[in-house]
Amino acid sequence: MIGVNAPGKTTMLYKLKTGGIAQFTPTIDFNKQQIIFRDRTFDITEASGNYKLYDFFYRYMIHMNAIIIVVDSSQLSYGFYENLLQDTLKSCLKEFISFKNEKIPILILANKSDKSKHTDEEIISFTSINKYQDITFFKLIRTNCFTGEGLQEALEWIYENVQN
Ligand SMILES: Nc1nc2c(ncn2[C@@H]2O[C@H](COP(=O)(O)OP(=O)(O)OP(=O)(O)O)[C@@H](O)[C@H]2O)c(=O)[nH]1
Ligand SMILES: [Mg+2]
Repeated sequence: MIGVNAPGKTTMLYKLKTGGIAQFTPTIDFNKQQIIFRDRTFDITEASGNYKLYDFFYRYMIHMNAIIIVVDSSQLSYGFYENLLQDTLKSCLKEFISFKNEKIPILILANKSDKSKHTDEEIISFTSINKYQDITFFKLIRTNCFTGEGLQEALEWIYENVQN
């Protein structure tokens, strides 16, 4: 799970795991959680949005089956972080294609739907996902961590599209 400028990754993982809401300090490196949905258990690792990812995160990707991108749909202009999400995605995909033969599933969660200012097209374009159509397939879902909007749909999509 990647995404920069506090789009709500930790809040979302906590909500998915416990059903509750809490405030968190910015994630320093990684935050790995197990989410149980129906008969399957998913390990989701949040990578801190504040840094360029460490090399070992990319090496660890050999154990991963999908990428979740969380975007703050109320704010697509990140200033200092302008290209960080795009750079991170590019690096993740570069690692993935070295060991995956199938198309890589990508779930884009347009979070903070309560304050959303951007269209689906703007959000998709912001992620730069269209550059990777030949090696990925994706789904965009609008979410709100406080109400839970979109989270069930997100789990359903992961359940249907991500292999163990
Ligand atoms: N309005 C709104 N705020 C949200 C939503 N989800 C999370 N937030 C808020 O966004 C802020 C950042 O949330 P975090 O979960 O810490 O974000 P993060 O992506 O883990 O941030 P880093 O770990 O720093 O990369 C907090 O103040 C949350 O309460 C949402 O759906 N709507
Ligand atoms: Mg966090």
